[in-house]
Amino acid sequence: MDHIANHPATADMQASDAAHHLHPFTDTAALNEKGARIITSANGVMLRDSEGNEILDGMAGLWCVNIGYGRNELADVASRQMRELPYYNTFFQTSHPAVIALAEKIASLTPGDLNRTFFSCGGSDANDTNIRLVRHYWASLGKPNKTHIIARKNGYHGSAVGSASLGGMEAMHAQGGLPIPGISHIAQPYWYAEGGELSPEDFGLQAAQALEAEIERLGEDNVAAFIAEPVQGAGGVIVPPSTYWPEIQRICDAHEILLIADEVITGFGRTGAWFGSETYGIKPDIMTIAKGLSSGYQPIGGSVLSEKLAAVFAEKGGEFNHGYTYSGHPVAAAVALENLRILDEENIVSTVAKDTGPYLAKRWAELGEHPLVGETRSSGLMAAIELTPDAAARAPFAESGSVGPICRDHCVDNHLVMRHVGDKMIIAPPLVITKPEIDTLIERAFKALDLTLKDATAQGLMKSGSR
Ligand code: PXG
Repeated sequence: MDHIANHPATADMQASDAAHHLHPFTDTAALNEKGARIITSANGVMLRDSEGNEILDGMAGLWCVNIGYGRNELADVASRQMRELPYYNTFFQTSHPAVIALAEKIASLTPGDLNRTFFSCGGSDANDTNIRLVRHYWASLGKPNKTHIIARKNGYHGSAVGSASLGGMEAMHAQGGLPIPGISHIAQPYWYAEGGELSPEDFGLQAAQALEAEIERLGEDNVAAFIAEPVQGAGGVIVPPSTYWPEIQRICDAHEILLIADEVITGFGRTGAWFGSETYGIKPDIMTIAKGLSSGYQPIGGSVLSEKLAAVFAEKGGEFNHGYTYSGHPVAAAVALENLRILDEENIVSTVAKDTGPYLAKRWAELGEHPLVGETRSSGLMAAIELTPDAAARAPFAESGSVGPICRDHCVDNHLVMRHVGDKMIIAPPLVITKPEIDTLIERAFKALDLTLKDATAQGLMKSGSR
């Protein structure tokens, strides 16, 4: 593996990082005591840290490096684009070849008539754009009261003020007075934890019908849109029961509510189709995209609009007073286009659908035999396991959130990045992961589970709590 070896000593970099860098979603005091793990290079599905350890990246960075690390084609395209046109904007009646080609390519890949993209730098700002888009859409149609947006508890839509308000993360709302007004949250389709005695199918219907109840409470003349992830990612890879999405679609259609599918994680092959909307039979009016759009090689995202919306913006909307300096950035656009070419020409999405996705599903299910595991689930190449002290009862730990971090630490010590969300363990590896690499991932996960069970037992954590 090519790697940069001439970096300062790890301890020096850690000290400098601790002194000058404020990390996202991080307890700074705890990090500074321990020191950050410093990743210096990567290739395929493997990371290398500053101590020379090679670690299997079960999270594709942050769910984004779909084509894997080390694709020089993207570096070459970036270099060429920087020499030719490093920056120009897409405001004020200008455009450039890279963004034009990318917008056309996205239109060719997205389902139905999702044909027009407003570009952002990532998912958070794309979802902030969506708030303004849907409100401007309804106002342009003479319905200025249709402003309210319904989202879901434990959904994740980003970290800016608007997108964090769309998200349903209580810990985020607790800091800084969120959510902003005009947004409310309904129950999530999380059968394992919230389904009780209901079958997954009955529970899926019940969870979807919470949307209809909320629309009726607010009055449909006041509701602009419903936003949700096809499969919740950051919330813990929550795969909805099969009954959920058809009922959500029926309710949105019946009440004239725009449906926003946040495909930031599920887009670009993650679930074994180009978009999660295809896997789950969703017909969105707007799709949020980011992450896999460029496989994380450049920061870029967007909101893809159906013809119904695009037509209103093209005909009645007047000026849309909104945009980012880097909307459709040429280097990011050129890199994203090259990434989509690779995903397309190398049949990476169909390999997930036909080969590695089913293989992961089979091998991942084997983890369910471990005494610490209450459920396994997956969709394409995203998967979760529920850790539990009592699998038969689907019981949470009495000390909620105490065992997941232990398991995460054992994973990393055994050279596997697997993330914990409370006491759920989740993976979303690069889409180019091979079957032997999946075998390695499973082997390391089993070992981490064994060590976690030993620690949790020794620390007296194997006690059931209540939901
Ligand atoms: N929507 C969804 C569905 C996401 O998963 C965003 C929007 C925001 O995108 P940006 O590009 O602004 O980050 C996301 C991001 C995690 C984790 O630990 C997940 C995300 C970001 C950071 C960490 O699971 N998702």
